[in-house]
Amino acid sequence: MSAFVRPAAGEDDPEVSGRYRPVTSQFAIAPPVSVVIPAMNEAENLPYVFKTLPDWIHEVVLVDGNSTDDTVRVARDLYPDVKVVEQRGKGKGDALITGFAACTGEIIVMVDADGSADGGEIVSYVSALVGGADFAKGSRFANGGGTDDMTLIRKLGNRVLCSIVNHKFGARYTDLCYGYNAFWKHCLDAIALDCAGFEVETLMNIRVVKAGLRVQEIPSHEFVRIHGASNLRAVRDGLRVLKVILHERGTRRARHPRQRLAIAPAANHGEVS
Ligand SMILES: Nc1nc2c(ncn2[C@@H]2O[C@H](COP(=O)(O)OP(=O)(O)OP(=O)(O)O)[C@@H](O)[C@H]2O)c(=O)[nH]1
Ligand SMILES: [Mg+2]
Repeated sequence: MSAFVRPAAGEDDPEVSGRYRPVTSQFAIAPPVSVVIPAMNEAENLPYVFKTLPDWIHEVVLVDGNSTDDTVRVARDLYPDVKVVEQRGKGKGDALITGFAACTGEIIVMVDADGSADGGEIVSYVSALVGGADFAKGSRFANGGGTDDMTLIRKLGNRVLCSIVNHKFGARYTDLCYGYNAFWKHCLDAIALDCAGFEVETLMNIRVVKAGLRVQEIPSHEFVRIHGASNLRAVRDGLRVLKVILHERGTRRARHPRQRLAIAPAANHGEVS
């Protein structure tokens, strides 16, 4: 089967003349999807990561954190079209910001390189986005999700931090510190990421709520890291997450775009802010 199919009608109509990518046998999408993979010494895990990526994605951007193993060579062997970006700074947040800037797709999916994420779930994230969400947020604790990787103490820490975010920012999240998420590229303008470490996911989750973006949680299963050791330090990174939450607390939440739309028709005598 061809990798691309044409829309059923309106080839001459600029509104519908884009190419649709078949995602399942029942479902095709028009927006190109970029996958960003931050990787630091993950050569042994990359075969598992690339094996599960769907063949309809537009590009893979691998952000190499100055790996001292064969991460880059293995990535190129496995996926010759991979776009490798060398990270200048340090940390997962810095890697993701670098990778997002290199994406040419309209939808961006972030996937860890430790073999803990199933690329087969990307279709769920993308479906939510083309169905109207701005940000598709993975959750290991939503119904249908799960984790084989988190210790009890990390589960507890995540739950406490998640409750604080829900309370302070009016969110209804079931998970906070999870690296498998997807969003429309235009969201980056609204969330202006500016942090270097593992707290980047928390910062994204807070800023999308503050920006009034439509967030949909996607149940996701996190498998155990296959090879190597985690770069995360539960206490150090937990404190960094808490610091981000406290720092973000001071800024007001934007009005939800739907609320703005709802009041617009009535305000025919003046400008709606
Ligand atoms: N490029 C880059 N990637 C990083 C950096 N730190 C972590 N990563 C990657 O970010 C992903 C998540 O890191 P992990 O160490 O698995 O952390 P985690 O998933 O939060 O924690 P575990 O559940 O213990 O695995 C992996 O793909 C890492 O290789 C970094 O400084 N630079
Ligand atoms: Mg991991």
